[in-house]
Formats: sequence, structure tokens, C-alpha cells
Amino acid sequence: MSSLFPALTAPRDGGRPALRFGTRALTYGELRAAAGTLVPRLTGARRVAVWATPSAETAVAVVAALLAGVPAVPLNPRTGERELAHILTDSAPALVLAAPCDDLPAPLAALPRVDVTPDARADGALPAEPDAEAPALIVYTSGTTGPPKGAVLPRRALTASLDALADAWAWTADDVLVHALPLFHVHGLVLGVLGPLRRGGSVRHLGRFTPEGVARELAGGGTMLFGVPTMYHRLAEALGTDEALVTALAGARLLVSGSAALPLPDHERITAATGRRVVERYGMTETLMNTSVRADTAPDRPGSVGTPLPGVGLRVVRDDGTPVTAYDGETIGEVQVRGPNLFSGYLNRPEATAAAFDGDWFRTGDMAVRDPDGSLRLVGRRATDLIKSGGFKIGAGEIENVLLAHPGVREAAVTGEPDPDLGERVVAWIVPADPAAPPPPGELADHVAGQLAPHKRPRAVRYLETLPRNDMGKVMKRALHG
Ligand code: MCA
Ligand code: AMP
Repeated sequence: MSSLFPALTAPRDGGRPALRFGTRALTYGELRAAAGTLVPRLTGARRVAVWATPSAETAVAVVAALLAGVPAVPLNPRTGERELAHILTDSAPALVLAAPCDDLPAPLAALPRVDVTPDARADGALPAEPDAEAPALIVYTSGTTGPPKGAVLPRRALTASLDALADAWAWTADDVLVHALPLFHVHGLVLGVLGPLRRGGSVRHLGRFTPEGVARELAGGGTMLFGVPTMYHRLAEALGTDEALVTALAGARLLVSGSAALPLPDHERITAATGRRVVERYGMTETLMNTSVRADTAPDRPGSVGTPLPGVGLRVVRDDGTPVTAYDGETIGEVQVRGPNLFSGYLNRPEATAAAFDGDWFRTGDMAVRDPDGSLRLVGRRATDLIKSGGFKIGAGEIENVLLAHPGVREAAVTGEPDPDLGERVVAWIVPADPAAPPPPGELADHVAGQLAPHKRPRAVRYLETLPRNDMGKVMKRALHG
């Protein structure tokens, strides 16, 4: 197979900048040497975990695993006890890669630890790259019920999707990508770190998202910005009072939003203030990127996620199973995709993998229409039990299970409600065990944050005497609203 990172394995100019996190910068030569130092310690492992803080250490660790041909499991460093235990049992990593200063929680402390030091320079020969079907990453993603599943992403999915995006966005080695996305999901890790490295360009990570940081890095040479809608919403809010931000966004080559829908008012505020249109692309952990607005087309209507990327087969299928053939902008169906960008299955879950496909078509669960120009417009999701908050996918079922384990909770239902900043916010509907002493909202939020992750915590808690149920005993979530 061709190399995943030609700029690392066959460098033409090792002095070119590769990545920068805060004040820590690495050239291609330095990145190769730092990752190369780790390769002999990883070779032969079945899988390795990476403590995926937003840092140079994470980038070096993932690159090292990919160069060693060993699948990496990026872990959210804020993952709570229950979710972390599940991921470690399910993925059974041979060791964990972390920065020397990282304090690892108990279940990880039991694993052999390999410290990542970006300053290390013991460069050696790299092993031959594995087959294109070999797993590269295992990324955990929530479903409607049960704990998160590990999506196995083969090397060819990474190369196919990143090269398709390069085509759509004219993304080259001259681009300097700016972002502040977490590195344990596809958006921040695959697109945001592996993307620039595959192109031979560079990435500047802000560590933490702030409009000031975005303005500074774009003004200082950044050409592209990637973000989730919550970040663009916060940029839109700041534009009215921040001239430097207006100038920085106006000067960028490409502003890309993804992971959730960017609301029209935010599109419009950004365009009105900067003259720039934010480009939306549509993807999923299991499929990497499916569609995008192209950088070179006439501006699309805001709300469109563009046309299928090169190599991606896409169809919209009605409830009765028939594909929609008319691009009428009206007929709604489920988006199904196939192509080299797809994952190879859920780890240890053959039945869940089989259920996700119709033949070789992957059922995304997203509902959409095709517009007359062939572009896709997402209109909703099949499952009401999936919540997108701040761009994170959250399953209602996993939160309900954790809430039910709290002694003060008799019954629990979780819904998503519209939120101007987060897109949707997690709301918990609780029947307390003792109506006279319901568990306080903060206590329930801490409980969920500690067991699962802080982004899964309920942002609002509402107390009820009983949950509305149908004749079958199923909670009628549509009857639960504000
Ligand atoms: C709050 N915190 C808590 C608690 N409450 N910690 C423990 N217990 C609690 N009860 C902490 C948080 O950890 C955090 O700490 C701080 O308080 C604020 O938390 P929060 O309000 O949740 O976060 P935010 O600042 O509002 O974050 C907004 C965000 C974030 C930055 C936009 O949502 C984000 O990074 N989203 C990106 C999601 C993403 O990458 N999705 C891609 C997946 P501290 O202050 O220390 O930070 S989708 C994907 O990959 C597909 C392929 C695609 O299409 O892209
Ligand atoms: P995840 O499973 O976390 O990878 O999230 C994938 C889901 O995010 C998709 O199935 C969509 O529902 C949603 N998504 C991603 N990009 C967009 C977008 N540009 N507009 C609307 N929804 C999106």
C-alpha cells in the first residue's frame, strides 16, 4: 500500500513545520524522529491506547502507532469510570501511551505505560506499512442503547477520505490548519491532525477553543479553520465586538463546519460580518466523510452539506426501502453510503455491524433530501434517542442506565432539547425514589460526568411523579417537553 504519510516516510524537506500545540512545535523531521523512537516499543502489539489530551504527545503517539502498523484506541481523558472500564475491556490494549506528566486513572495505571516525549530523537528505520485493510484506529461512538461501540477504521478509509477532502477543498501542503477540537474523535484527530500530515502541510492546535485564539492563529498564517457548530456560534457571537476576529476570518482560505448542523442564523451572521461563507461537510465516525460543499463551487445555499465526495456512493432511501431518484428537494429518506471511506465493523460486535448495513450500504440513520443540483440537505435523524450536543454524539440509553444506578432515582428518561449554543442539550426527566427529597440537579450531573464523561451530563433536570408510557410500557418521549 502507498504510504499513509509520504511527508514523514519519504521526506523531501524535514525542516517543514508539521504541528504546533501552544508553544510546542515539531517539524516533519522532528515528528518522524519522536514517533520513530516509539515505534520499536509498539511493534507487535495487537492494539494500543492513547491518552488523547489535546497535545503534541497525542499526535506523536498516534503517528507512532500508525508508523508501527499497530491500531490505536484514542481515549477521552475525561472519560468516567464506567465508560473507561467498558472501553478497556472491549478493546484490550496491550499498553497505554501518555505524556510523562499525565496522571492516569486506576484502570489504566494497571497497563504497561509508554511515555511519549516529543523531544526524543532516536530515529531508526521504519517497518513496512501494513495492508490497506489493516485497522488503523478504533474510535468509540455512542448508539441509542448500551455502551459505546468501537468503530474499526482501516488504513484505506483514512487515505480515501482525506484524499477526497483534499480534492473537494484544494487542500495542499501549503495549508496551515487551525483548530481546537478534541483528539479522541474523527473530526479533531483524523481530519484535524492526520489530514494536514497526509498533505505535508501543518496544523496549529489551540489546546482550548477561544475566539481570541482563532483570531491570533488565522492572522498569524493559518489558512483553514475546522470547528463544530458550537464553536462557529461562539465566533458569530464574538464578531460584533472583535474587529481582529472579523479580519482573521475574512482572510482565511476556508472555514469548515461539521459534526452537527450549523444553524442558519450563525451562517448568516458570519457571512454578514466577514463576507465569508462557512463550508459544511457531512460525516460520521463509521463512514468518515461522505459529502462536502466544494471550495471551488459557487456558494451553496447555507444548510446544504454539498455533494458526495469522490469515491463515495450515496443514496437516499424511503421507509419502504425504495431509493429516491428525483432530486426534488422534498422527498425525505434515510442516507445510505458505501465506498472506501467506510469502517470495517464494530469491534467484537458482528451482530451490530450486520444490523448497520443493507447489503454493502451503511445505514447512517440521518434523514435528508437531495436538492435539484444533487447536493444533500440533512433534515433530521431516524433515532430520537441520539443527541448531538456541542458536536458530540450522545446516546440517551447510556445516560438513563447511569441515572438509574443513582440511589435517589426511581425512573429516568433522557431527551435532547434545542440549545442555541450546544445545538441540543441533554435533559434528564427523573422520578425520584423519594419525592420529598429528590436528588439535586448538580448531584445527578456530577454522577453522569463521573461515570461517563462531562459532555454527557444533563444540563437540565426535570422531576415528574411518573413517566408517560404507552400501553406497551414504553416511555413516550415525545410527550416530554419543557
Ligand atoms: C462541567 N465540567 C465538569 C462538570 N461540569 N466536569 C466534571 N463534572 C461536572 N459535573 C467541566 C468540563 O469538563 C469542562 O472543563 C468545563 O466544565 C466546561 O464543560 P462544557 O460546558 O461541557 O464544555 P464547553 O466548554 O461548553 O465545550 C464546548 C465545545 C465542546 C468546546 C464546543 O463541546 C467540544 O469540544 N466539542 C467538539 C465535539 C467533537 O469534536 N465532535 C466530533 C465528533 P474545562 O473547563 O476544564 O474544559 S463527530 C465526528 O467526529 C464526525 C465524524 C464528524 O462529522 O465530525
Ligand atoms: P458521530 O457519530 O459522532 O461521528 O456523528 C455523526 C453524525 O453527526 C452524523 O450521523 C450526523 O447526524 C451528524 N453530522 C455530521 N456532520 C453534520 C453536518 N454537517 N450537518 C448535520 N449533521 C452532521
